[in-house]
Amino acid sequence: MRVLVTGAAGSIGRVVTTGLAASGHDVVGLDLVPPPDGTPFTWHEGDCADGDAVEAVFAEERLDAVVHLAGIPDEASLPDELTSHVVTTAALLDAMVAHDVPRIVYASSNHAVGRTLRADGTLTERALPRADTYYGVAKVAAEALLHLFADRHGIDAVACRIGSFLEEPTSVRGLSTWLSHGDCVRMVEAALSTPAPGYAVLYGISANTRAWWDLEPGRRLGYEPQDDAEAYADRVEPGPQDDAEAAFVGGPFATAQFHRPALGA
Ligand code: 15L
Repeated sequence: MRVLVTGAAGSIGRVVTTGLAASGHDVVGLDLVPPPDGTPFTWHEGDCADGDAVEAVFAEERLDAVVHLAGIPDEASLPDELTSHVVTTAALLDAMVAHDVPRIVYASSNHAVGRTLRADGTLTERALPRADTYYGVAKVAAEALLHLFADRHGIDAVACRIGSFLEEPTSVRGLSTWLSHGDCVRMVEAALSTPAPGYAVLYGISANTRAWWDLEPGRRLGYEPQDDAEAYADRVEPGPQDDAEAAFVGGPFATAQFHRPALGA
């Protein structure tokens, strides 16, 4: 499969491009920055929020699928978040329709539902949108766009609500929300290859003993996580924020430090 990976130079992008290439996919990278030294696959430097730049990439490459990882990974102003997550997703979807590219795998986030109370139990894919930040609001809107294009244009779109993508868990919350590097690649490969998903949501975490989120939506799409954060539990020190971070699904994003006074702040 010839796969365009946006945000290819980012932390998830580097792992996913390496993993997809190792499984025999033909990877095309797209990022704001030049390729890391030694990058063995095609690379385009450009901004996914620029529809013309995105169209130029699609006009040059014959693509089978898109893995959209580009975007600000933290809280920022609402306009910046909407540009980074929604405008980029729209530009890619428009180009997909124009060039008959049938599938997109999207790096959504647990923060789309981050204000859900942990006390409400294990989170399923049917949880209502409940963002904890402008970042989460933008992820909700990007998911809505994917669903619209699935309904309107028949695009297959898998929104992966990623937890904490790290080499290993570093906090007590992370023992529940961790996504290992290997499982991240397995998740993307499953989302690329599952037959006719239409619009689907999965939770991007490893098979963590203390998982807060349902792995079944992912398993239905062929995502079988292999790692478990519990293997690192004895290396994780308890911290003063642990209780606060356990109150809501979104952990620190749902705590007071992320509350902003104005939409553009
Ligand atoms: C995310 O979506 C963020 O991009 C990342 O910075 C972490 O906060 C992660 O979620 C998480 O919830 O641990």
